[in-house]
Formats: sequence, C-alpha cells, structure tokens
Amino acid sequence: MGNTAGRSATPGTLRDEYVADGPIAKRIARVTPYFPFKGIPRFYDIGGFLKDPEAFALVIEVLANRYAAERIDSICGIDARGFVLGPPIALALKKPFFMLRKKGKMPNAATGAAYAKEYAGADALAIPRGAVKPGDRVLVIDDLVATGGTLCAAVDLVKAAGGLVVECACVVELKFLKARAAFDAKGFTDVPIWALMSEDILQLDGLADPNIPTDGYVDDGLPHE
Ligand code: HSX
Repeated sequence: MGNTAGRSATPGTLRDEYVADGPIAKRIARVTPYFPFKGIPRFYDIGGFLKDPEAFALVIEVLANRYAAERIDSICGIDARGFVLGPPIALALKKPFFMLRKKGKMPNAATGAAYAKEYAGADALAIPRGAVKPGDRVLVIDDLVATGGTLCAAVDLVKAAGGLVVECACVVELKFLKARAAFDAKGFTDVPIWALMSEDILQLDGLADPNIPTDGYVDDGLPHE
C-alpha cells in the first residue's frame, strides 16, 4: 500500500485521482504554502488547506477512502497536527481515535523513548494506557513526515503495547529526508509510510505569493509544539 514502501496491503476504494502526487494532491499543493521557519527554509503550513473547506474535505476523503477496506481497530493522531487530521478520518471510518501526545501532557499515559526530528532536539511521545490491546491494528496519522523520527516514536509505542501499525499516513512526505530508511534502520520494515504529497509538487512559496499576506511575519523562534 505505501508509495514509499511499495508494500502490499490490499487497496480499498482507491481511485486514480487519489494517488500520491496525483490530481487531488496537486489541488491541495496549490493552497499549501511553505515559509522559512525554525531554521529550515521550507516549513509546510497545513493551515493553507485547513482554511479551504473543499481542499480540507479532499484530504480527508483521500485518506478515509484509502483505508475504507482495511481492517483497522483504531486510529491515532500525533501531537499536534495529527489531532486536526485524525479525528475526521476516524469519524468517517467509524473507528476509535486516540492521541499520542508530547510527554507530560496526558494523564494515565506511558511515555516512550526520546526521539529527534528534522528541526528540533529531543522530544518524547506518550500513549494512553489501554488504548492499544495486543493484536490491535492501528492506523497512525500525522501531517508531515520528514526524518521519520516522530513516526518511529509512534510506531515504537504502538508495538510496545502489542499492536500492529497498518500504515503511517501523512499529507506531506519530504522524501529527501529518507524516513523510509529510518524505519528500516529501526527494524520497522513491515510498516508502510504513505503521503499524499511530496516536495516534488509543493512549490507554493508563502513569502513570494501576493495572495498570502505576510506583513509583520516573524519567525518566532520558539520551541516547536
Ligand atoms: C513536524 O515535525 C510535523 O508535524 C511532524 O510531527 C514532525 C515530522 O518531523 P520528523 O520527525 O519526521 O523529522 O512538526
């Protein structure tokens, strides 16, 4: 199923226009700008499609359809943008949703090992105790995968609870940062990664686009949430 992994889960109601970097992806890419932020030149802002109801609905449609025929026991979203995308997918598929939060923010949770990501130092995710039972098939949702550090931390937690990750699904994958290799190095060769868009089609420079107001824009430089 995964475009990066080329693995073989049975497709659901996949349609041609739902493919990675395909027609719908290009529609979303037109409203998803990037800005320099946190020391990286291209920080993608999903706020671009969140404020466009048609584009937001298409994102959810693609992801919900992708897993409509899969056996999935629960869906989790990663702190913080996975909390925006995961719940509408869970509602569309009528599956339980749970949060993987940054450490120290959730009661009755087990915290995983520290991990690093594209632009920030060590962080850690926590999983609600009992959210995953042994043998559960879990779909993991985040907005973007870069180095794969965050998704690896999520997979670690699901596996530690005895679950199986059906797929890690994102809206954007920065392929040049090689998350697939990070997964394989961790031994997660059985866990597919899939994203609707890659950097190949994300070209909208928020600073250069006259339709995107940037007056007063400041990179706040604060630790990332
Ligand atoms: C961003 O960094 C996204 O929302 C993801 O949660 C994370 C991806 O970076 P990486 O861990 O793949 O490098 O905040």
